[in-house]
Amino acid sequence: MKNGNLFATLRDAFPADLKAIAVETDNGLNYSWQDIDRATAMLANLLESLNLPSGARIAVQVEKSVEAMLLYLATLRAGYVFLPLNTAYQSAEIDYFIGNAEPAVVVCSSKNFGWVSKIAFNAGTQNVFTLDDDRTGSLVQRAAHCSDQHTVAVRQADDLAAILYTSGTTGRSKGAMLTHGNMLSNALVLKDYWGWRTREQGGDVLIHALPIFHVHGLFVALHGALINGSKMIWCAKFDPKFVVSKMPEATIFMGVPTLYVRLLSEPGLDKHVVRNMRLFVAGSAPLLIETFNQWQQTTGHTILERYGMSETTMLTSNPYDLSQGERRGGTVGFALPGVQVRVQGDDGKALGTNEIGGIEVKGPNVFKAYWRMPEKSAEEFTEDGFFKTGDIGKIDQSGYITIVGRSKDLIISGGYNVYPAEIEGYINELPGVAESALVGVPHPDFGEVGVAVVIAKPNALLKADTIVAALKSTLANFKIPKQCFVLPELPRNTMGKVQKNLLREQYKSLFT
Ligand code: MCA
Ligand code: AMP
Repeated sequence: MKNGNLFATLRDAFPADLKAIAVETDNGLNYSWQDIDRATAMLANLLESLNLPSGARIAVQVEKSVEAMLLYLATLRAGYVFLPLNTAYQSAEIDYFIGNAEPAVVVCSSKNFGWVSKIAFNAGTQNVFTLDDDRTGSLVQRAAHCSDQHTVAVRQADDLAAILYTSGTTGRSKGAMLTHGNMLSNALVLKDYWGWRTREQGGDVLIHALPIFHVHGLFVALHGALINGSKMIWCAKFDPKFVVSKMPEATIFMGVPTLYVRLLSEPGLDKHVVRNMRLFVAGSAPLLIETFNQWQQTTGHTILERYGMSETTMLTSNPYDLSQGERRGGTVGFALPGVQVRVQGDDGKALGTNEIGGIEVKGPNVFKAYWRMPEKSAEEFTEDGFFKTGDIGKIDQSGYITIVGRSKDLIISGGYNVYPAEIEGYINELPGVAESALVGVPHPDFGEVGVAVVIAKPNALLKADTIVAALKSTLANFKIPKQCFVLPELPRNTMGKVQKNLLREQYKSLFT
């Protein structure tokens, strides 16, 4: 029987010529397919030498680098569970993730070793390694002594491959448990649906410019290239000038809407520079129709927008093959092959064409459950096994799905999720604060950003600057409200509920 380990399928897709370049970096390094094979073998052997229990979590908070990608692949290869962490997370956030996931191994940047290792050792983690973005650190040092031959660990499709933390609307983050089968099914569907080209058809080259601690960069982009044996142009950070300069050598680009907005301000972007590109994919946040149209005018290409979640990987996509339909701006396209998407009313009844309700999904792409949260997991699934996305939308007569809002209180800023409940919780604990509300307002660069409204306790003197400074010392930078107002009271309805819609309305033109 075929090994259900995702790495086994990715490895099978490596081209016959292992000496060919698999990854070219923005600082001039080249990695061949053979380098990837050997380095993942060495790292997998290192992990296996640690005698970890089965199902051990490998938590990783490091800057983007090819070695960080190799560590992800090695974790799959050795059959352990990868737990990626945003580099912006600070101690309070890391403390929670490590405490909750109880990883057997933690890998961090050497500059963070002091505080991260303290958290990890306190939580019972036995192994803490460092990995920096210049190919140094104790992880690579130790792996250098390991064999470059390794047999891929046998895993079933239903075995856990990764845990992705996604914040809860009320309390703490939930770890979405994704299996080898979830990710493999999605990678295979997208390979076909987005028409990845085989080597015989001329091949594809992907510009990889996204971070590798979330679904978009780690799974959609990376698995896409690997399962097609396609070369990647690897950007440690998103730099629009560099991306434009590399477009003549590439065929595919993937980005959150902010990346497209920034590329459009780049003077070098025109029809000539994208002459060899065949596909631009956008997702993770709503793509404004103005961006969609401006992209078409500037480059002659129609962006393909798709929709995904940490819990489901990709669930819908506009078509690549135009015989299946046009790529329609403002929509997220059709349910992907093999994935069922429906819209339900509040009463749990199916809604008809163009009726607006909760988007629900079922399919091989949908996660197993939330890590150690059986009740929360049960709440998020319907009796007939559909996952409730928390997004609100409609499906038209042709099957195009449009997201019109969210039932979850969530702000998506530059492709990162900010949960108001979490930020309000931190603000409310600051001295002198009676209560607070965080709302999302339109922003020309990040799409949406958070604005905080804070109410002081009687006789307390609060300053917006002090509140922002206090948050900066505790939370990831992208979660910090871009503006903070200290007001006498929050608007409430007759039931006493805070009317966030009025605050959103009041501050909607703050940045636009
Ligand atoms: C940076 N800053 C931000 C954000 N990023 N503020 C709000 N939202 C953001 N996303 C702020 C920092 O706090 C800092 O502020 C200042 O901008 C500069 O920080 P820096 O790190 O230098 O910013 P940057 O390098 O310009 O980053 C912007 C970025 C980045 C490239 C757009 O945010 C990014 O890579 N976003 C992509 C996220 C992504 O991959 N999402 C996919 C999730 P200060 O100076 O005041 O501290 S996967 C997903 O959603 C699902 C499943 C899906 O469908 O794909
Ligand atoms: P995450 O929790 O990071 O997995 O974010 C998932 C959420 O991102 C979804 O539930 C949607 O609200 C949002 N999202 C992803 N893709 C799109 C898109 N193309 N348009 C609008 N929202 C999107």
